[in-house]
Amino acid sequence: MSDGGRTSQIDPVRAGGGGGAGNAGGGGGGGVVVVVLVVVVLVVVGGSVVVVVVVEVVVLVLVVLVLVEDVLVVGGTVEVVVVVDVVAAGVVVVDVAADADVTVSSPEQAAPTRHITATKDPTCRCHTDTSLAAEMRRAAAGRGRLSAMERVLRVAGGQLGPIQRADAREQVVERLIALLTEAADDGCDLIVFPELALTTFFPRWHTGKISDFDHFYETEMPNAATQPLFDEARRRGIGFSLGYALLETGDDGTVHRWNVQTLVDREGSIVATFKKVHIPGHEEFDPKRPFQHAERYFFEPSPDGFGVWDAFDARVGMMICNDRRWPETYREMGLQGVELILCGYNTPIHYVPDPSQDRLQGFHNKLVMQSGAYQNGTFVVGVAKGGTEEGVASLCESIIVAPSGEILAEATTEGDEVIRADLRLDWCKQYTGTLFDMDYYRRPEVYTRLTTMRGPSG
Ligand code: CDT
Repeated sequence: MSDGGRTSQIDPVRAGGGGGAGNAGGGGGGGVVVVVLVVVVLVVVGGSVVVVVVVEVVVLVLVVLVLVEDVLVVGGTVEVVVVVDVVAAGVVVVDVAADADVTVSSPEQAAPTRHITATKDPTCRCHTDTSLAAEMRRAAAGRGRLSAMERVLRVAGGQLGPIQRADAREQVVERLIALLTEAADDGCDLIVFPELALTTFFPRWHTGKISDFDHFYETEMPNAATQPLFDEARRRGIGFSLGYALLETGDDGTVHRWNVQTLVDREGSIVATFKKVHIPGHEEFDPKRPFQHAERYFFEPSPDGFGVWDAFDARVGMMICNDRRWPETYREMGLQGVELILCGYNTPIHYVPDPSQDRLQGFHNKLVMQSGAYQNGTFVVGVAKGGTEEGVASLCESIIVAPSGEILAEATTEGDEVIRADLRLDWCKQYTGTLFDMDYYRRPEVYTRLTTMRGPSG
């Protein structure tokens, strides 16, 4: 990886846990040869020869699996070529040669084969579980070596519990630094914080004079309150993404209020600041509501739409809360080759216009991010500010989703919590290069309504 080169070498801490006794196989540095004897019995039946594969062959395969674990690691040089390919047993094919590429493929992903460049001290283990999610879990547990030479980003979600109106920014920044520190201690490259992560979710109130709420907005970033977060992140070499309200005054004196998410690299420099595109809720005060959702009063919609940025050796996009519910959000970034979408959210459990949706908040949260990830072959990190804030219960359930649509990590509490996963970025290509090869399969010429209409009535 270009940013610090942290993952361009096998990391003994992350990848070394699984060697165990198996590493002893070639301690002397000499070559090791695995000879697999396949025992067959020839039986003459009625004048013809029938080949009977002895049951022991199955046993032999299992023995080979054990041997593979024991033999593959050969000191400084690997001279072993082991090929094991038993689909039914879920065995991974492993070819190992000294100073050569190590090719690993599994039965369920026959087309996309992952290539790992071997080093002078290649260490490779044979996996008997072909599930990519399981592979990622192994990597996350530091037991795998397969991903060590790929683009693997360790990403954290820094979920926040409630921020009350009386809480000072400095207090909140302390909480953010605690989450960032935990993620950095855990070797994370990047931590994602929620939408409006510096203040309470103030659009739950309405005010006759909007400027009365200007103190909830930042006018610059970093600023005095957030500088310690930037400093600590840079000191620890971890990037972060932070949601907040931004008040900008244009050259002509026009005031703009945005709901934004900023991405900061490991050096503490701002990569990009994304403005929320889909602004939910209402503009006028609604007396029928137990609490307001007046985002359309407090924020302008982004005029820019969805961008992507090359950062952390990945193609990164951002979306904010309600954006995650719209398929166009993901597709706009998918068409730009996004690999990782960062999202912060504040989602009240009670949806006043249709309370029947209340019990479905968690389901819908997962539904949209999992399908968006899958249909666009991208990772999605969705991070909540949840719990009960100023009397309003909000969804937590932060998740990290793989391009397969599978959930790699999920928060279990209603408070400040770090979740994390190792993202093997080339996993995206397994979807965008096959089933969702957009260049090959999409039909934009018949999708004209997508850019000419807002809704069924025009
Ligand atoms: N913050 C935000 O965008 N919340 C919305 C609530 C929708 S109900 C007005 C969301 O989509 O989760």
